[in-house]
Amino acid sequence: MKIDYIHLSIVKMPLKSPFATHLETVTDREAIIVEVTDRDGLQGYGEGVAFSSPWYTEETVKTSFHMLKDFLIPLLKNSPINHPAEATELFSKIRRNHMAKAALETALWDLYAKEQNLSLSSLIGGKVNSIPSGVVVATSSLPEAIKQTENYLEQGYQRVKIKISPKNDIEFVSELRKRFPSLELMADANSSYTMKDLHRLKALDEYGLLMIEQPLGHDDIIDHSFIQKELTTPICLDESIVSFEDARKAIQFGSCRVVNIKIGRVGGLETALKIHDFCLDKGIPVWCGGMIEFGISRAHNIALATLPGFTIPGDISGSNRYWEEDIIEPEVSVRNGYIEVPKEHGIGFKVNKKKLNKKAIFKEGFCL
Ligand code: OSB
Ligand code: MG
Repeated sequence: MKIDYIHLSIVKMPLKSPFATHLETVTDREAIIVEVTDRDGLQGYGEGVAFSSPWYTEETVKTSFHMLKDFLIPLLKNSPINHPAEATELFSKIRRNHMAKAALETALWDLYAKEQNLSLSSLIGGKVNSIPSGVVVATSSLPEAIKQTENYLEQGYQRVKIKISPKNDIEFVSELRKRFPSLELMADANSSYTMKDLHRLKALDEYGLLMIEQPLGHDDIIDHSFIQKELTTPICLDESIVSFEDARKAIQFGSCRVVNIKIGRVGGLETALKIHDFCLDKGIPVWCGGMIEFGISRAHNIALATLPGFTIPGDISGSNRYWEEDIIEPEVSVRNGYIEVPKEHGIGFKVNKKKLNKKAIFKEGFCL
């Protein structure tokens, strides 16, 4: 890969409706779009999924930009690589900052796939032509949650995830279960419980949830292993898995029976692939998490979710779940609950540069 130029844009767009968790309510989304251009003029795209404030992980849009500009791009400039899988090792000189690393690393994967005249899905070994689509309902109002669930089921989604905390858990889960008895329903706690709330989590066992995501501390692996033994509902870890080693330990300790893989959270596609392979070998189902993303990250997620271990519909919804208009063409659409995997090279979606520029609030370019 002979990279000539890297361009960073910070884009900002309002969400169609607020996304509420017990931690934060997101109304506007900022993200970094990374564009890498090779000597032949081919371009690869990645998306930095850190939020404007550090409520989900410690990174922000600004810390990611700083890491990219002052450390990651200079590393790549001084040590050119031949394959995107080499980026993880190169970037390991820098501690953490996984979303910043993944933003650049995923752009390199898109570019490499285009250089090889392959779709990203086929480059990484994906075989399927479509993937099942799941959607997240994130509101503190129960009537609103019911309305949104009805609406998404009408649109064909295969699986619904709701956000819970000890304040609303039984109320939301029991009501949704009553109204939608056969719905594939799961609940994401985003670390809102402690060991003292074990009785509340046990009470949720009777509602047939697919899983409970990240009940305890965002950085915990040990305590989850104790409560998983007490629950029949599988625990899925999200925030706790930021590396391959975390996934290995969580599975060895029995801290979860399902793993949510997010490319940004684990520092790139290479590590996401490693976690997938390990989980597949251990018989642990995985699914692809979401980050309220624009189309570029969504496209990378679609490619990842074509791998055989992704047996549960991920938080990969259509572009219209969050956006009036996305920055890719065509937009991601959900038909009969499935998303078609594009056959075009790389991520398989075109970036609409006019829309990208219209939504950009900051831009900077770097020659390599
Ligand atoms: O915990 O999975 C999460 C969104 C932002 C940050 C964390 C999470 C989420 C979601 C929504 O649950 C995923 C999506 O629809 O993009
Ligand atoms: Mg989660």
